[in-house]
Amino acid sequence: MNSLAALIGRLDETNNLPLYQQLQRGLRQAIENKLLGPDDALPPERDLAEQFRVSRITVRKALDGLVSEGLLTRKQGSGTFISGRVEKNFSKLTSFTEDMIARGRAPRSSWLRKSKGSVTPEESLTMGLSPGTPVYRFHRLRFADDAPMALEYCTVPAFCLPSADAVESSLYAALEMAGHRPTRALQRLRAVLFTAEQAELLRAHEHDAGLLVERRGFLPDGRAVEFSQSYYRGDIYDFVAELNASELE
Ligand code: 16G
Repeated sequence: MNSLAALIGRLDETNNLPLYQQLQRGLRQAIENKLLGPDDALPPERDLAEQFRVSRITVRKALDGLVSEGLLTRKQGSGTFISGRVEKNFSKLTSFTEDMIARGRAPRSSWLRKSKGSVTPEESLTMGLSPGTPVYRFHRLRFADDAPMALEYCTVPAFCLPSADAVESSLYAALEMAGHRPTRALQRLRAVLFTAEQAELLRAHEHDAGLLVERRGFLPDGRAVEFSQSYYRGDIYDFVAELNASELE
């Protein structure tokens, strides 16, 4: 890789913006303008400090910010890399946990809500449940390594799980243990603009573009086991699907 200082330009000590923020902004622009590509390794912090004539602490602070925005990934023992966009297969019935592990990322969630209640009129229509049916609600902010990737709201009929606390890190693992993992699902993908509240949780900006995927999951006997709404960050997620013409033959 060419010298990053040549690519980004020197930092300006007379500028009001702190040096670490200038460096962060320069690196962010280089990533957004594709001057730095997915999986490119950044030079060691020591070299960056020399190139930009700043302290290693300044470099560290700039990189920390970009790691938490999800633009950089630190790999133990091998350095810091530009994060690739996450490609999610739209037609596979996998869980967030499985998707992240398959990409070598560490999945983690922070809980916003874990509760028992009864179906709302909307859920009762969507899941074909009679009014009053008990359900569990799981609201989580989902991370890959330290970067927030999605906000997820799931509703599961209570018969599917022994208790709300049966769900620790993975909903699908808990459903599988209980013999109620979905085997079929319907999905709908919609473009959304994040509200201020969603943006804050996802470390994005209000009105940034996001993708909402709604999934209704079913058991082999046709009963619904899940209605989930997942809001993905549009800047790091791609949905891909394999299509073939066999059904037309
Ligand atoms: C995925 C599913 C979501 C499911 C969750 C379970 C999509 C669009 N959605 O996010 O429906 O509830 O995985 O993940 O893929 P977990 O087992 O890691 O909790």
